[in-house]
Parts: sequence; structure tokens; C-alpha cells
Amino acid sequence: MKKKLVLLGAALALFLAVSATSVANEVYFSQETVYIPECGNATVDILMNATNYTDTWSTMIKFDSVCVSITEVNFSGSITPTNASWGDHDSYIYLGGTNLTATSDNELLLATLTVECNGSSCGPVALNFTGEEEVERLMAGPPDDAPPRNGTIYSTTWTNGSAQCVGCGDVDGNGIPDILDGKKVAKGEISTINWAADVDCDGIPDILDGKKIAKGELNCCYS
Ligand SMILES: [Ca+2]
Ligand SMILES: [Ca+2]
Repeated sequence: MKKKLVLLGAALALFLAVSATSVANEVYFSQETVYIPECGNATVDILMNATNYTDTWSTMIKFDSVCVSITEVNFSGSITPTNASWGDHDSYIYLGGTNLTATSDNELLLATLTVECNGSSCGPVALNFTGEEEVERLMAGPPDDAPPRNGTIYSTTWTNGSAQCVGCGDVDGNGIPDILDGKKVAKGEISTINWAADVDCDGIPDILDGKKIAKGELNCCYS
């Protein structure tokens, strides 16, 4: 009987833990890894799942500025489309906004970042949420009723992302376009970086591209 109770307790604890996780506020990158043409740029969204009613957010994002730059931040379509701003500080950016109306929902678009490769052959570069929590990095909602009626700061999980510069034909992203990449393309084993596979630039990554990659005939049309 005692064993059963312990098991029941453990199951309940697990249930509570899962419940707590599922109702947490979260800010994250979509896609978690953004692949960028070696001499070009790509966009990545910052999304928020907000359980609490939220009208204010801010964060810093740190990255290796030798490898990538964040050249533009767009707030259109976000929960803070008008009262938002960002600043570039070389190896990090600061961004945030506030709105008159508080919102709670999943996949709220906070901002769209344009990430650009600096021409260096770098591996994956971390895009890390940073800044002092509940000061520079926070999400908050309307004040409670009690004086001094400060805004309410919510606990939030911040999930980091990454960026990776990828060259024409280098579909496995190891820095070298070679016969192994060609085989992958020929077999259709490509997913997130199709543009790097379409080396003849006809809009379709297929076995013909695979053959060209294997022979080193690279003519991707992205830039
Ligand atoms: Ca490769
Ligand atoms: Ca093609």
C-alpha cells in the first residue's frame, strides 16, 4: 500500500512538473538554426508563447560578430508593431517594445531579424538571449491593482538559437562542397538548406544538382 502511495505521489509530481512546463511563458527563435548564404542574408523570427497577458518585452541578443551581423530588425506584425526599437552594439543588439493592449497567445511574433554572413567560414554561431533577467531581458504585463502599480514581470524561458553560413553546394554545412554533398542531393537527403543544393539555379534541387556538386560545377543563384 505504501509503495502504491509513493508511486502515486511520484506520478502526481511528474504531472505537476509537466503542467508547469506547459503553461510557462517562452521566447524562442524560429527556425532554431538559421542557415545563411555565405555572401548573403536570411531572416529568423523571434516568437513568444505567452500564458500571461503581456504588453512589454525586451532582450539583448549576443553573437560572434566576426562571423555574422544582425543588419535589420522588423517589428511589423508583432504584438508591439509601433512602440518598438532596437540598437546595434557590434557583438550584441538590444531590442524590445511595449503596447497599449496586452495579449496572451502562442507564436506571437516579436521581431524578425535579418542575419548576414560576414564572409568568414565559421561553424554554427550562437544567437544567445542575454542581459540581466527582469531588467534588460523581461516580459511584463499590466500593473496589478495595488500601489505603486508597477508593471507585472513574468517568469520566462528564453531558448537560444544559432546561425550558420553555408556555401553553394555544401548541403551538410561542413564548409566544403564535395561528392558527399552531391550524393545527399542526388538521394534527396536535404531539408533546411535547399537553396544550397539547387546549384544549377532552376528552382528544384534534384539529381542533376547532385551530379554538378560532385563535379564541382557550382552556380547557385542566391547571394
Ligand atoms: Ca559538405
Ligand atoms: Ca536544380
